[in-house]
Amino acid sequence: MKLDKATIEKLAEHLENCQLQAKDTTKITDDYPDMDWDDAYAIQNMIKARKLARGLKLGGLKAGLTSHAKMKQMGVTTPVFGFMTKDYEIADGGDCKTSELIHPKVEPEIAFMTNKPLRGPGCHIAAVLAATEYVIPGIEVIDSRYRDFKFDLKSVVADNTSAARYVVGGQKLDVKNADLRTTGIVLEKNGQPVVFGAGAAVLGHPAAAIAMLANHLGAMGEEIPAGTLILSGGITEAVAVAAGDTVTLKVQGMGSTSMRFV
Ligand code: OOG
Ligand code: MG
Repeated sequence: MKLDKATIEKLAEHLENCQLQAKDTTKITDDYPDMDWDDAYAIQNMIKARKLARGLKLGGLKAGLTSHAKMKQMGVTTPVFGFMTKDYEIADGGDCKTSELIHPKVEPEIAFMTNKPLRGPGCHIAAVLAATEYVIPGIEVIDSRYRDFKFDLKSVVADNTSAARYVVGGQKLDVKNADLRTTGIVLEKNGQPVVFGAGAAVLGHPAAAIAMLANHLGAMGEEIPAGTLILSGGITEAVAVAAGDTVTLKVQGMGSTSMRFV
């Protein structure tokens, strides 16, 4: 750790206020170039603690920057992990208020629901599949608090990996009945297909992203509890949206989920 507790608290408060007020900011590594990974996750954890202290409930966990399309779009090379609180969830087909967001983008993802705890190190795809109750289509709305979505990895980790809103819906699928590597997806914006992909775009298999999350948490003595919803990361690059747009994610064998930006 390179930052002291007071600085971590100050940066968590700053980034969370940017989120709550839908105001952007310069990336925090501009002012703290020496901050390390532990500092970045400590700031994210402090944001989580602030939310839980206000009575918000955890909605799930997320892996991000798990596909080459996303890494290339953002100019980074390593996956990152974050959380969603329950109030980030939009009902399937529901409205997402753009006035509460800075510059939202949507990502087509496959969401996992666990039914057993997952703990690293050594967690792998087969262990994840054995602990998965179902998978379901999920659209994540990301909204970096950094100006023009420009960040480096430590800044984006501190900013809880741009997490803002999400929707899941469609048909829950038992992973025994699917090969998630070849599961096709289409994301439509206003009825037009805009990005396409298959599960293998995410680290070769979306379950690998969940295993990586379990190994990341395991290194800190934590686990993914049973009953956790986890977004495995954008399969394609993220798509910018504005008020008036409707987005629908269709996933092979899992139906579709959608949301409207108002
Ligand atoms: C970081 C979050 C990326 C994903 O699914 O790749 C992410 C960002 O691109 O702002 O959630
Ligand atoms: Mg995402």
